[in-house]
Amino acid sequence: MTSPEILHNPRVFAGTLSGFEGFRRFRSRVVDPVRHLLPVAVEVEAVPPSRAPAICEFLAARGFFVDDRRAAAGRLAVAGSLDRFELLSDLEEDRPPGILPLAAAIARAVALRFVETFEVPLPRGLLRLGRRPLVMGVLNVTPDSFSDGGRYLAAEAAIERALEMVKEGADLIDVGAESTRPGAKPVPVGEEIQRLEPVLDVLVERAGVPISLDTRKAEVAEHFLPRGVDIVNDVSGLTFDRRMGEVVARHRAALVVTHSRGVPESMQDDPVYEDAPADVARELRERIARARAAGVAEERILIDPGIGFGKRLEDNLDLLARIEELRSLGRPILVGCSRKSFLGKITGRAPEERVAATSATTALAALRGVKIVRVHDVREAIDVVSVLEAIDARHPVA
Ligand code: HH2
Repeated sequence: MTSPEILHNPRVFAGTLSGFEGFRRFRSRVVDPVRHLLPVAVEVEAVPPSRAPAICEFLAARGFFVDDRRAAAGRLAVAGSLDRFELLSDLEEDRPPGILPLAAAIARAVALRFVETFEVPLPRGLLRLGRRPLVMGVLNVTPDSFSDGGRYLAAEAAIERALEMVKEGADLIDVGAESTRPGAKPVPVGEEIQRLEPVLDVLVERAGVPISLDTRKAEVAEHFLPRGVDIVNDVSGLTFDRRMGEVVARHRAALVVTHSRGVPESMQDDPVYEDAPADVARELRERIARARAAGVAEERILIDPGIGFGKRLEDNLDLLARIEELRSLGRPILVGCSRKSFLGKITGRAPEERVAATSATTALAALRGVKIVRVHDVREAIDVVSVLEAIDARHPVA
């Protein structure tokens, strides 16, 4: 049997029970609702159709709900409680044939869905990611970024803005010198380095928070990694420059692997997805594999669905609504919605007037387990996560 491709779509409907009085007491006694009662649904791909009936029978006999309506296309949806899924990891007998690897993969994907905290090693420390998402402040040292182009092209203005964001509570600063907005023209390596040169050294020295470098080019990363950059944020997800993975690995930096299709010049021309969250999950899985093959340790990888990178409005909305599905990839999720054009399409507002719209996405991301939000407006994002954290402290939702 070819090994089935799992595993997007683990979903938990966790909020439901938490509203009932007695939930917490109930939870600490004999039955843990999260473990025993809340349904988790998983979609499994590439199940050979000839094997599907036996697999469905096996799962149904063990108390799972199985939806086999798309079995002919190799897809099964499986729902059950967490403890049911845990049992799948302990099977001994491979009957029906092929069930063992499938069951182990499902159990692993579901378990990953419940991972709350990550520790990402950086060249100069450790990035701790917990329930409260970190806020990454955006610094564009560019003349043409869609929302702040030209404002921070002068080094002093850029440095001042970065330090201001740190004061406002930014946990990380992401510095970029090439706009990746739809239609943007690529910047030559030399010019990108020249723009960054007077800014990055000072920030590494003075910011007091990890610095992420937003570049698609290995040569640019290679230039700045030895000088204290901790994270490479490659919006092409290692597709633009084949050397990028190897350079990041050699410097033991962390890597944000973003999903994108095409290049900024043409990425919005005609994006097509069958099911955006599922397609993005699958393609991110391939890019994680590419990063690992280049030598990047799994624990240093973060993932990003690439909102606005080769996506239509409805794709962006589907990705946000189902962002939790990416948790089955087992890596912390970073999301960048800040002031993006899909928010303009909904609200009719210009980029600098999309702060409230951005806050809606920050709140949603925080509630759905996203670990880092990338924003221009740090102060507002900090307010959002602080309020949610205060509520969560009184009434944690599973
Ligand atoms: N979006 C932009 C740039 N870098 N990096 C990650 N990981 N995720 C994103 O969503 C993301 C990103 C685009 O936004 P911005 O930097 O404001 O604009 P521009 O590319 O025009 O400079």
